[in-house]
Amino acid sequence: MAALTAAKLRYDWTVAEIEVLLTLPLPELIFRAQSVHRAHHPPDEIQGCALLSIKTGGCPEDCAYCPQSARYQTGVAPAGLLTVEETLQAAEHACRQGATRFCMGAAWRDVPDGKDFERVLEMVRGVRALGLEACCTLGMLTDEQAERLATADLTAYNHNLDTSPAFYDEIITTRTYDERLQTLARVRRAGIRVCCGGIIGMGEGREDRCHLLMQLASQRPHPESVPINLLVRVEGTPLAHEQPLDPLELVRMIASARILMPASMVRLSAGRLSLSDEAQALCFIAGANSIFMGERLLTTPNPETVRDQQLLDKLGMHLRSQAVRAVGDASKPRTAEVTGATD
Ligand code: SAM
Ligand code: DTB
Ligand code: SF4
Repeated sequence: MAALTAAKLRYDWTVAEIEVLLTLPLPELIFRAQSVHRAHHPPDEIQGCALLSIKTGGCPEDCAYCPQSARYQTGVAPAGLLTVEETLQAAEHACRQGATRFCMGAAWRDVPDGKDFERVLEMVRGVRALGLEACCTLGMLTDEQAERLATADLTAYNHNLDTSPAFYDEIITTRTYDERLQTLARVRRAGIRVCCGGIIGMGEGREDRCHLLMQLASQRPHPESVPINLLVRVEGTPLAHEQPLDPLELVRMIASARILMPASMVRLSAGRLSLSDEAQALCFIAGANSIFMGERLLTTPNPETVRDQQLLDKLGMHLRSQAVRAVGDASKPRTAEVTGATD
């Protein structure tokens, strides 16, 4: 690892401190973020993840950004749960494209018990058997379901806080911020790593972004994985005509997340199609060390893999390799999160 001293992990960041960071002169903010990044992660390496929507559309929730809510006319055709074979084929394809993590998303409010859940468990076991990290995002879940996912060797569970507590009510009314925090606590108790982040560009202000970052950074341990999504504006959703956000705000958000959660993977997630190569490069310099690969996120388009490969080549960066995957992968929270050590 780099010679720089690893930052001590902190869980007591105040909103005022975070606001100072987020609004620093950009060169200073990026310098600090890159310094933290180098002390904890290989600076030229990006982890490739792939996403698959295993159950699409028809969701009863009203998340204003989401093309999969049954409340909006977005043209997304609802589809039942994929088969294990279909899912594992997609996982094998993702592996061949260079991904080391496979994320399965279902448009559920909460995880149903019964044959569908049994099938998801089988998918998780199958993805792990391919040597990939497995992540699921299935909505809210019970303690027992979390424990069963842990037993199936699920690497991480994704459940985003999305935005600040204050702005949240403008975006979702069908479940509370507190319910989201409870779901995250359940995942953690079951010994599954937490993937938790948010979306920017939904009309929130910098203050809301600071509050979201504070919520994330005050979790102990920090979420091991922090996806930062730039809103993909989908026709038919209430946020379809939201003002596009300046990409430099995304760079600031990523840099701040990197400084606040030094050991975590910070994932440049949805929204890359609306970013230039230069903006993506700045996101990597600011400490993002993962992207979603493949032409589709869950229901919306994403850059083609060849384009991503060209971009990384141009930047002299590379995808995390299989060899690193073999040693760097673990299904339990890292002790590093508690000790401040790095892997
Ligand atoms: N239903 C589950 C849930 O809400 O937890 C899982 C699937 S949901 C689509 C996963 C995450 O994708 C959301 O929490 C949200 O942060 C992100 N997302 C959904 N639509 C998006 C959009 N249009 N732009 C950016 N991110 C989006
Ligand atoms: C996350 O934070 N972003 C990914 C993943 N977690 C599941 C999902 C992005 C979805 C973008 C909208 C879509 O393609 O439907
Ligand atoms: Fe449903 Fe998840 Fe979309 Fe919300 S984000 S509408 S819960 S699929």
